[in-house]
Amino acid sequence: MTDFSSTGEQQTHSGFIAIIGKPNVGKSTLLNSFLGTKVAPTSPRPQTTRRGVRGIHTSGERQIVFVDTPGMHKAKDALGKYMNHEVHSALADVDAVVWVVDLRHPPTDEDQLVARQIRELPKPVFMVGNKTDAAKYPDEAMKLYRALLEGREHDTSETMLSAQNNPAAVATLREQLLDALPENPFFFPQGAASDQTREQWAAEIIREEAMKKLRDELPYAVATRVNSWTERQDGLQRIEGEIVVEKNAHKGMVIGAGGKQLREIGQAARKQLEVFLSRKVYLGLEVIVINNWREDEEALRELGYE
Ligand SMILES: Nc1nc2c(ncn2[C@@H]2O[C@H](COP(=O)(O)OP(=O)(O)OP(=O)(O)O)[C@@H](O)[C@H]2O)c(=O)[nH]1
Ligand SMILES: [Mg+2]
Repeated sequence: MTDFSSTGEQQTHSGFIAIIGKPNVGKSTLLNSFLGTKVAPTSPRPQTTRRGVRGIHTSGERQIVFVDTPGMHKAKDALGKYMNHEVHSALADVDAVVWVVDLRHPPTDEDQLVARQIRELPKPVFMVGNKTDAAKYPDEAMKLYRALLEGREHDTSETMLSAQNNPAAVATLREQLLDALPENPFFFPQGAASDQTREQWAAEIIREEAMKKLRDELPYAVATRVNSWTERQDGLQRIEGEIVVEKNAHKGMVIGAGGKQLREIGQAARKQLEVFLSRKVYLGLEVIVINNWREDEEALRELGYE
């Protein structure tokens, strides 16, 4: 284990905390709020998160390593199996769990699936009823979610908030999580925000914009990667990325008439990259086909899903 502790005098506290829940409940939004920056992609489409991205928050002698996880769901393809595997390995490895639920609606089968995984888990569980800003009956909904953990014998606490519009409540919860950390050396350097390379991070931003703009099955059939990133002398960041689709027929659907849709995806992604990098960005995007990549173990590895 690498020891990044600052002083060596005061004991440091550090640990891994997984953010879990069914798709689309706001896990990645909550992670970004915890960190005050954008580490993970978010979108109105379920199954946006595919990899267990780590986001790091350091405060004095305490460090939380958050593990954002894909929404737990019934997997239909090799990509889906990989995503659920990411959730299960996170549950096995972490010190505590944040379970996010959507208070706009009562629990579904998918929430039950999640609850079954954590009911017996001998680690602290922090239930988060999210989207209070848009929920009509938050207390009633929370009661139904709480009931899914009935009989649980280990530490469980709960809070209701809006991951999107409620920074004070998010900060209070983060403080509770800091208080729950075991004694450990730091796992990451103090200034680190994430375990991703800048290329992986940018590829996720591009995928987020592609998922927001594409329709029907297409959002789930695209992957993205960044193959080159150079900095010009005047500070301009030159980033070359690829949008990968799984059949030839999809290529034109992503590019759109006269290249309009690809241009829009590129512009939206470039804007986000510029905001978070505080630099001018040139973003070149190409659409390529890797046949049936979602079912192809080797292609999945090549695209970073391993
Ligand atoms: N109204 C409201 N919407 C929210 C809130 N938090 C997240 N959302 C929205 O919910 C949608 C899903 O958010 P994500 O953070 O991507 O959800 P997720 O749980 O990470 O989803 P997956 O990665 O697909 O499992 C997005 O459109 C968010 O803007 C909230 O507090 N209030
Ligand atoms: Mg997510």
